[in-house]
Amino acid sequence: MTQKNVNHMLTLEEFIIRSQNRFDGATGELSQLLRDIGLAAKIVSREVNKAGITNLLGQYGSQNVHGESVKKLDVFADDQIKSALARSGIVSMMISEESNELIRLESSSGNYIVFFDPLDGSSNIDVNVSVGTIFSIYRRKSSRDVPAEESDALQPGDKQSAAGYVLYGSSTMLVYTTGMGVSSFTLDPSIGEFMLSDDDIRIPDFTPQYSINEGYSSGWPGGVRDYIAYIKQVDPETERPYSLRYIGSMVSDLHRILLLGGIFLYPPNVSNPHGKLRLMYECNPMGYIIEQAGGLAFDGSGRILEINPQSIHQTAPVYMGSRSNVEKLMEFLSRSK
Ligand code: P6P
Repeated sequence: MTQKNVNHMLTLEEFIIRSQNRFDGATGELSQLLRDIGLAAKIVSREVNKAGITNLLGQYGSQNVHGESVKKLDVFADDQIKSALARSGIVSMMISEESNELIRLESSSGNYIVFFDPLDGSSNIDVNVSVGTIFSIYRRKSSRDVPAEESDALQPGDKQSAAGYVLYGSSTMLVYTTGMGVSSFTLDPSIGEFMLSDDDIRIPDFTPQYSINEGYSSGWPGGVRDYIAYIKQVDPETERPYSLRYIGSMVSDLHRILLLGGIFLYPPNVSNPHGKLRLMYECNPMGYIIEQAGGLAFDGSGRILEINPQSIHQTAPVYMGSRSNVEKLMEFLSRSK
């Protein structure tokens, strides 16, 4: 990775203010929202990093809308982000992976709607593997004079005002885009500030690495099986076989791919015939970031960001990462149709 001339002394707040006039004009509302999410992320990071000491590990004792067991830290992170969004006064509705129904903030006639996965990959928490928060921000379509409706939230990913994630790993990083490229920030715990790490991340065009749960291969579409068989063949000229990296936390797998390149795949399988990952708060925000960094994000038949959503918790197949990697997969998918 080439060294860039980046001002590492720039904080998230300073960077947002300097960029503000490029994406939301004089209002500054989106800037405020990003800063509020950054604050919630610092609080979640503090608890994630000491979960083993503060009895925040383990099951919460309930299941979410997808029938998955909820961890204590899921609930903590969910509460922190909901509070930050409610305090902002500029969010009219929010949708969390942890809440069956959308949440209207009647007190706010805010312009924005926020989808979020408060703690993605939370099954990894108890074994100290990286997890993350994912967020996706839209401007509401209806007038601020009337309560926001579900139709305000069901917009294709191309309409996102901003999207990003926080990765709670060996360091805590916040990565976001407002449509003008991808920027990353690293939390300096000694001063409690996110400091600029990269102001224009570009995903490598090709890397011989792939990320998929091979355990579900029997249920994959034929084109995916053919592609995976192809990348396992020995051919030094095309850098095959590729190596497999799979953490089981979408944010962690895609953060690696954003920086090093490769392809992430979560195809339909027997248990998840429409894919497992959630369109509005996993596929769209991560797809927006990957595309803004120069990569591709497909659902097997078209761009993920062009899917017209029908429900707030719907899932989608996911194939995203380096342009050449994804284009090779698409060749196999189109052959098998
Ligand atoms: P599997 C975590 O539960 C998650 O939603 C994503 O973060 C991750 O990529 C995927 O599910 C892992 O799913 O079926 O491989 O365990």
